[in-house]
Amino acid sequence: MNISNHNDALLAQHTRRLDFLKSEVNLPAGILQKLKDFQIAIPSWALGTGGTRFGRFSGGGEPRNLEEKIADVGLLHQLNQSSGAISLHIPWDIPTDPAAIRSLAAQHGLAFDAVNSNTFQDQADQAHSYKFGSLQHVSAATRKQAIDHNIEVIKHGVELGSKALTVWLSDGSCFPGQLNFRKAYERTVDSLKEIYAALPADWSLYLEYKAYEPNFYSTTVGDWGASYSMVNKLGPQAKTLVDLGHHLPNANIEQIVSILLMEGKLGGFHFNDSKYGDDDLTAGSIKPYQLFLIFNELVEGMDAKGMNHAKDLGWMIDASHNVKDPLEDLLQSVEAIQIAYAQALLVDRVALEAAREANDVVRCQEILQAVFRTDVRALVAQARLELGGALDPIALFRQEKMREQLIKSRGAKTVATGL
Ligand code: RM4
Ligand code: MN
Ligand code: MN
Repeated sequence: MNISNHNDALLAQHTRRLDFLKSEVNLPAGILQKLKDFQIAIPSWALGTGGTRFGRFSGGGEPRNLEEKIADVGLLHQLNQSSGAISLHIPWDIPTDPAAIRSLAAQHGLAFDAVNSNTFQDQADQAHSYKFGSLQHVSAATRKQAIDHNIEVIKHGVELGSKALTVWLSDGSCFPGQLNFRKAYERTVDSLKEIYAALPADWSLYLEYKAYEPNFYSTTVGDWGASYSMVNKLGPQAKTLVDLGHHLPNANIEQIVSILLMEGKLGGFHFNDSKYGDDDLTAGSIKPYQLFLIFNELVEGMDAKGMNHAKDLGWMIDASHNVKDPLEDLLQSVEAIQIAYAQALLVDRVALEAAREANDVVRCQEILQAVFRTDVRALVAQARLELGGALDPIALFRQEKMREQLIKSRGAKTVATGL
């Protein structure tokens, strides 16, 4: 891939844009370094075209195994220098030769982010079904099977150098009366305690919540309140994970983030966007202002606690859908996240606090929206350029006909494991 030719051709235009931005806004010291340090993990299940329950339209050249998924993330990272980690879902991506997988990832400059367990599907060789839940199940044998699976996932993660387990449960009920909520909650906590006990000392456990789907009446870890109360019962290594698509419509996610962060219980993120529910669309494609407001709270809250933006929370994308090239989509998502982060770094916090203390509501809105309406793409591109990435990753992906090359080497009718 010829990144430097591509960059040379775009350099004059890029410099003009960056100079204009610098003439318009005061760039705080260190902002480029923060952007360069910020890495967003790519989920191994988002590299193929996702499907819905109605169908799946495979795009061709999809990765057929874990090695090819790592190669795909390596390609993204080469282009944007900001996707330096991969998050695996077990059993979709069991590393059969962990040492080889680790060194392959290292060759691509990739680390292993959180590992994800799966007790929302039945596997062919499984003794007990998860049809009526996993960690909440009425049968102790089913709960044990789900606990053991999570412990197994931790072991895979240890071999790869991961530092976190993400637990997302589909447990819940479809009809009123089906479930004793209290018992389901208590069983889930008891099961989580056993998983937590198997956690290495330098690991975190992220407990993800979701309002509905696949259960349509209740979800046992249905909102941040349920997750927060559970992780508090587990201990300091357990934290809540916020997946942007897992809220009821119009939920004030930025406020949720602010409170969890203040309580020291925000673990990480699954970025995506949605119009209706868990749509798993490209980050920033539907509600970019919300994404910015979330980052505004993140930066404010992390700075208040002296946290390292890049390292102290888990940053992951969780997306999957039908109609885009998954690699192009992921490039778009990463850039949207970086734009929101860059804008949050530009907020004049002293002025904002002063306006708040003076109850100057109009000024507060002016301050935030002035930043949101500032085009910071040149700043994000400059960070990429300094790291050796491409000024326009999607353009280069297309110029170099990368999808066509993947189709040539892997075939037109490939189906990646995952969703
Ligand atoms: C769920 C949730 C989990 C993800 C699965 C595939 O809705 O977002 O994080 O692992 O989907
Ligand atoms: Mn998720
Ligand atoms: Mn989801």
